[in-house]
This record gives sequence, structure tokens and C-alpha cells, in this order.
Amino acid sequence: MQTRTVDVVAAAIVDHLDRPTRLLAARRSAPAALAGRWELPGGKVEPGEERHAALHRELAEELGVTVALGAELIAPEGAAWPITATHRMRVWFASLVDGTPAPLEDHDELRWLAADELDDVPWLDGDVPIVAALARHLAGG
Ligand code: 9L3
Ligand code: MG
Repeated sequence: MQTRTVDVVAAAIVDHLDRPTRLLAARRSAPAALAGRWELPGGKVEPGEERHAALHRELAEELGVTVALGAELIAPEGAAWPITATHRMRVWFASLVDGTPAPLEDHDELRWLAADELDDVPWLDGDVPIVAALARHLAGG
């Protein structure tokens, strides 16, 4: 039996793409097994959907925002980050273009975290190495 890999896309929404100092973290409210853990917002790419389109759709659904996408945060072993045994995730920097982020779907809290606050929330296991990589891109202060 072959297990198909599920493609997920997520955004590292930052205050400024050119000199980021804060990252937007979202606390999951569903499913129960993941509730209370924090993540980079995003979700599954639908069949036939282009990745960037999927990410824009997810951010509109989950947070009610429009974003501009920046560079991709490339994983050490190829573009995609292996977040679970069955899911791999691509991550892009993003900045807000329209809307104020609100936890509309699948989240119950949002926080803008500075570099020295990234360890203050319990991230999903799969997001931990991604956040560690992002920490190196956030300027202090
Ligand atoms: N996931 C992990 N980290 C993330 C995202 C957006 C998603 N930053 C995992 C959680 C789910 C799966 O990927 O098991 C699909 O995500 P969603 O469609 O439930 O958001
Ligand atoms: Mg999601």
C-alpha cells in the first residue's frame, strides 16, 4: 500500500518583508489533537490548485487577510519541510496588504512574536524547525 504525501502550504507573515522583526503565530482550535498548539497559518493544497493560490485562499479563509508573498523559506533538504510522516509543507514569507488578521477558522488566538518570544508558545512539532530557521531571519528590537 502506498501512502500519498499531503502537500501543505504556510505563511511566515512578518511585519516587514525587508527587515522582519515580528512573526504572526496562530493557535489551532481544531482538530482536538492539535488544539492549543501554535503554527504558521496555512493548509492543504487542493487537487489541481497552484501552491501560491492555495496559500492566498487559506489566509483569506483562516485570517481574513490579503498578503504579498516574499521569498520561500527553503528547508535544508529541499524546498519542502517534512512536518509529519505524511505531510510536507512549503513556507513563504508574507506581509499584509489588506485586512487585520483575525482567527476566523481553525484558530482561536493570534500573536505577533518578536525573535526573543518565539519560544513562548508551544508550536506544532512539525513547525519547530521551521520557526528555528525563521528566528535567524528576524532582527531583534
Ligand atoms: N500543519 C502543520 N503546520 C502548519 C500547518 C498550516 C499545517 N503550519 C499540519 C496540520 C494538519 C495538516 O498540516 O495535520 C493540514 O493542515 P490544515 O489544512 O488542517 O491547516
Ligand atoms: Mg489550516
